[in-house]
Amino acid sequence: MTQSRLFDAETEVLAQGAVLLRGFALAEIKAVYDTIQQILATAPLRHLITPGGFRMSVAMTNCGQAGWVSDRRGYRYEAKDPRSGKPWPAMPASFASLSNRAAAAAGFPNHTPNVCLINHYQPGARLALHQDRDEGDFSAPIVSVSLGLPATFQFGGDQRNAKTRRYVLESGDVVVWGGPARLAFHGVAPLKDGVHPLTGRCRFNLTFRTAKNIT
Ligand code: MD6
Ligand code: FE
Repeated sequence: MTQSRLFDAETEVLAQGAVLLRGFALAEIKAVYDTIQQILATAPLRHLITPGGFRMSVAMTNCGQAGWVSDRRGYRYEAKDPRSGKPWPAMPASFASLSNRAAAAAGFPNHTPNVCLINHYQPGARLALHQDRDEGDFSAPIVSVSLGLPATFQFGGDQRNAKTRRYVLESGDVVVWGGPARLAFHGVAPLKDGVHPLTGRCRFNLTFRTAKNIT
């Protein structure tokens, strides 16, 4: 484990530019969960289709100025939810605040995200190794907040074949990711079955992003 004296004991450095802030969101995680439920009432979770024609095992929705979507035409950010034809639910002020505070704690001050991707994992759901590169601007960090069942997060390098390390992300953990780590490959191993007091038999993950390429 790499520890930096710049950070407190709950902070683990994954790579230059990527830190895991253990428990950073724990005090507000119930409020975050309740806010997610409100968003889902307007923009329900759905399993997107990859450009290759596969149904993603993770279910997704978004809030903010745009949402990340995937279909046979590719990956992109869209200002409207394709399901409803209406704008995505607005970014709650409490979400922007959490993202700002976490980014600042990780050494990225003054970053306000315009998109929040909401991922929902049921047992067995996984996210294959990928880079987050549809934002069109890599100067802003990404802030990731975990809720519910623990997940094994895989973190590698800038090349797909670089060796990966595994980190267990628990409810309330926050990963911040930017600078030289912004394009690192990462993924989530199949979710192990279990029951969590906050979420039940699932995990949620929020990723706050700054997207410039919006269609
Ligand atoms: C997840 N997270 O933890 C998926 N991407 O469910 C991501 O894909 C991710 O956690 C970029 C930065 C942080 C992340
Ligand atoms: Fe990602």
